[in-house]
Amino acid sequence: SHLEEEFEKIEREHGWSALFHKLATEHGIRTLEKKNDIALMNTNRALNRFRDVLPYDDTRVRLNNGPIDYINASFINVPLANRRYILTQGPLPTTSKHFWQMIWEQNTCVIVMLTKLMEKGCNKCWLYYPDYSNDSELIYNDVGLKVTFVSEKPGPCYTQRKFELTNMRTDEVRCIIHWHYTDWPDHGAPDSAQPFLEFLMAVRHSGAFDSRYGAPVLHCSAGIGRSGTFVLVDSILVMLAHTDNPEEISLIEVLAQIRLQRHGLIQTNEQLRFSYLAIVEGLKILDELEESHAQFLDEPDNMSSSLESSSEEDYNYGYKKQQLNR
Ligand code: PTR
Ligand code: PTR
Repeated sequence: SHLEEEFEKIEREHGWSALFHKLATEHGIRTLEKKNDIALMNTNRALNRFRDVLPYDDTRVRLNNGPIDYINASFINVPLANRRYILTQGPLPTTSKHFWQMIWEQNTCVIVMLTKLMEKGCNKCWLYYPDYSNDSELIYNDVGLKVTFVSEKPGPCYTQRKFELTNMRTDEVRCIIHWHYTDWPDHGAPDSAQPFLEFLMAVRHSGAFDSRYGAPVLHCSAGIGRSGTFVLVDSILVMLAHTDNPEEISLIEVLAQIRLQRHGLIQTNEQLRFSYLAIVEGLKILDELEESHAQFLDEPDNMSSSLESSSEEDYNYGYKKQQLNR
């Protein structure tokens, strides 16, 4: 593909830092008009994990019910891929309840976590979900929600968990799938594309983009570097799968577009390079992965089967099989 040629050219010319710089300067000019006044309000400041990573006012996710409508989260829309995502920071002790409130209100059923709780001795994210090592249920009375641990299936690069999210006011219960990539330090990139692509495939097959539910919620620590990389790779692969004119798809242009919706998506040269690499590799192996995944899903009682455990349904949200709304 043209992206493979581009990748090889940049690689030969050692052009990653120049390209990344161009993105920040040339395309960055477009973000000068963007405001994040709400994130900077006195009442909201403390709800941001990083002083310098804030949602823009126009794309921020609002909390509907309760005294506070602020959470450090942004809607990302990629119309050409017919994709929507919510990107957010790793919850803090004080914002975990808001996180779950957002999950409930947005009708999200899939969470993608791309950070460890701690990296190199630093806290990257609060433990906002129940797992084997803590209580099997977390209760957030303020927002009337209860999160119950259902299952956990660890793997070398990622872990899948299932939770039940109960609205204690209405007794309604929803199933939440939690995909946790554990092999990707911040400001870096995974060692190879293969496990990441397997992860992406598993996320897609779990109903993350099912139109009956809200957008999947993606987070890392700041919710920009690793989460931005995920969005770019996923959405470009969707576009490439559905176009007759792949050469019209510009990775940098798509990246500049999503950067207008949340600041700083993709943080380093290395992450930019990895995005290209994962897309180029993805074009080669996704069909294969798709097939093995289909067999995997056929096995009864599989953890990876979707919310309503109908593997046929899962299919509809997979690569190439997705029906785009025109
Ligand atoms: N000021 C912080 C820093 O650079 O350390 C903000 C920051 C932290 C930005 C983590 C990005 C980070 O990575 P990610 O979005 O992948 O968690
Ligand atoms: N319906 C969306 C749009 O028109 O923007 C998404 C879409 C994108 C649909 C590309 C189809 C696309 O390509 P093709 O016509 O080659 O399948």
